[in-house]
Amino acid sequence: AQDCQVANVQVMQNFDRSRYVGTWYAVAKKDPVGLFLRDNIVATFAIREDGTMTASAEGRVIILNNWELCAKMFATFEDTPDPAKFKMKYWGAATHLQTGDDLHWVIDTDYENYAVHYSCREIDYDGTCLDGYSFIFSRHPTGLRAEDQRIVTQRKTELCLLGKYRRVEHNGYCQIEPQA
Ligand code: AZE
Repeated sequence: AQDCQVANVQVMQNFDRSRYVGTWYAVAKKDPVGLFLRDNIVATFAIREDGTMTASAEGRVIILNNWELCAKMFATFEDTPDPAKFKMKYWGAATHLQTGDDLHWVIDTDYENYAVHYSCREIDYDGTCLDGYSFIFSRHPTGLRAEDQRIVTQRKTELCLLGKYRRVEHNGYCQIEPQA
């Protein structure tokens, strides 16, 4: 379906969270309105003993007056009837970081190389997404393999977001704590 209706967005069939755990590097992103992660974005998913999915994420943000820092974020995921659709509660390790409640949909993944994530925050009266964000994740910090690029482009098109993504740079900024 490519009618751009949020209600018709196809998500990953038979999503298996146990194969999704571990580290994912954001290689591209479509930004929402307002403050957001800039670059060096790495997310790590885990499963608790009770089966719930959790994640931590890090990325460079610029808050207030050009204050640049690495945001350490945490998230817990609430299940829904669709195994690929979650509600994500997230908060920052530091109090000045963002907290929120977002949808978290896994659109497609092969678990070993690529993943396409989507989150619509606000649905317009015509059923399309008014404000949302999306990440293209790779298991490799160097980017996607050529063969995965094709699939990812297809998914971006289906999400009506083709051409709206920006590359996410990884230059080690959030690996070494920057000097004061
Ligand atoms: C996501 C997946 C893994 C867990 C989390 C994610 C999202 C994080 C944000 C963070 C925003 C921070 C800001 C700080 C000033 C989707 C990568 C938590 C949206 C804006």
